[in-house]
Amino acid sequence: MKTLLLTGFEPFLDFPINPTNQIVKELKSEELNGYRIEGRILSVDYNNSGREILEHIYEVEPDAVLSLGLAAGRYKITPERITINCNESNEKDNEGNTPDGDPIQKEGPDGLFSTLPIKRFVEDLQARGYPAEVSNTAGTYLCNHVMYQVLYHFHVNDQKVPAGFVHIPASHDLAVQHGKLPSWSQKDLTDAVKHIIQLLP
Ligand code: PCA
Repeated sequence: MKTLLLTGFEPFLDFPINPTNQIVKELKSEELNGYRIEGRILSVDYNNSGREILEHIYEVEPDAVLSLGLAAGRYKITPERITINCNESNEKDNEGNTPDGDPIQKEGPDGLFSTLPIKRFVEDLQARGYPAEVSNTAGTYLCNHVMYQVLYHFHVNDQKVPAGFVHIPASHDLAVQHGKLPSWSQKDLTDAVKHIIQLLP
């Protein structure tokens, strides 16, 4: 059986719940599409999240990596097409860091494309009635950072492990606590991620 490394993030900024956390908890140790799922939660920390996910990759030796992040304010499930070699944020990470456009990897390429079948994810989700769209920017906060670190790792080691990132909207629980966010039920979020896993190569 193959292994999927499925990651989510801890809460951050003024979002007291991170629905990716719940998804990873629900799906960890499940078997889907020939993959046994290894779930891990990452910190929201420019200095550590990249190291954390690489440690999980060394430990789990996954056949595919699917990382999830909250995109509070987005209405749709948005598989990310590309990650850029840049850390920048006016808003603090959970350790107070606010990088100012620094490269993630000094010698790294400007951008790296997702190696997941993102178009198929979107077509499949839409056909099932879930709002979904390819996103052309993962931002420059922690989600972009983690996506870059993973794709760079497989790129420099010339490993053909399918990997990429999917942003998800807020859950109703988060929207109720926050007050100003479009949201989905936690069940729909988890089910949408299950459909995505079914399409992994
Ligand atoms: N979303 C943030 C970081 C953690 C998360 O779940 C992002 O989009 O960068």
